[in-house]
Amino acid sequence: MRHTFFCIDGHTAGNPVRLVAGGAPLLKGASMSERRQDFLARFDWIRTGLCFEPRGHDMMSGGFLYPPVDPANDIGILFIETSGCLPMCGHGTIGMVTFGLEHGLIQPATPGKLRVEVPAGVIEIAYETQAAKVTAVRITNVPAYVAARGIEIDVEGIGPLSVDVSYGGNFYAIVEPQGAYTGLDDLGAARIVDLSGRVRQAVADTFEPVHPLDPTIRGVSHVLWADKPRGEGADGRNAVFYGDKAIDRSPCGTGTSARLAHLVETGRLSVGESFVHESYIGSRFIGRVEQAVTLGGRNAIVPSIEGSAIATGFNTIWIDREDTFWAGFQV
Ligand code: PYC
Repeated sequence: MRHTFFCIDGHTAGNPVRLVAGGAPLLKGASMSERRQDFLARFDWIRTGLCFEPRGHDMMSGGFLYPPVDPANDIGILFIETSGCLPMCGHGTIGMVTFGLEHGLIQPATPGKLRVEVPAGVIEIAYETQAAKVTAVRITNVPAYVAARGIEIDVEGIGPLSVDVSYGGNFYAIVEPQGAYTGLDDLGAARIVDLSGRVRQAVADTFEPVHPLDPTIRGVSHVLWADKPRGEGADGRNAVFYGDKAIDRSPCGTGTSARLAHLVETGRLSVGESFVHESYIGSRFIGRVEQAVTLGGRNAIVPSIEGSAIATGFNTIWIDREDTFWAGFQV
């Protein structure tokens, strides 16, 4: 049996985005969080088939557009990625909103603005256009907060580290320069990948964060190595590790949100301030701390992230059950 998926492929700040514009499964659920659980239970083969080799690669990421559950909102988004079905993905949202608007798949009730349901909650979008192109997308994200500070781990290959855990739509272990970690360029991509899985496991052995409003969102999935900026006009740089081998080519929208909450919590950033975040390859998002809020009794912030995306082409992909690798593979 052959399944056909009509995709718009592209990238946000260098990280891939595959918008599956045709072929999305019908999902059950009264929220995008419930639809995410239904997708994971019945259709995860679509994620692995489209994201893993041979149709994808270590960094592959994307998702589907759905009608919103609440008619007050414009659309729903379900994210797929090599690492799983994320509660929220910033670079993916910027890409899918851009491609969806440019190809008439998203019809906003108010031009320039969208309300989007994602598994982590409702996010707001403000976008700019020039001719038929979307030139900038700003996401006002779900509340971000620091879940734990000073988790002491000892990681083979780098030694003792003190790590904080922060939420920005996914839970991040944040590693700042200390001890044997002297900066991203000293570490290099291969070592970042090699060490990050061990950092994530060491944190998981000690602490499992659980979102105060949605217990299906739990556990550290990503590692954010923080560093000083490299380029002129930037405030910080990162390498975000996800899945088993990926370093985000973008500055990571949920990672930037988590980092903003972390900088506010540690007194280094205030409400109303911006933070230009560079990715490992030098692409940028502009983060901003929009407001202070509380979440489940904790101090939290509402972060926003601005970036842009480029579509690179249409891609019609078959998943054929007669193909040995129909559900994809990882090495
Ligand atoms: O932009 O939020 C993001 C993201 C998550 C994983 C990769 N990118």
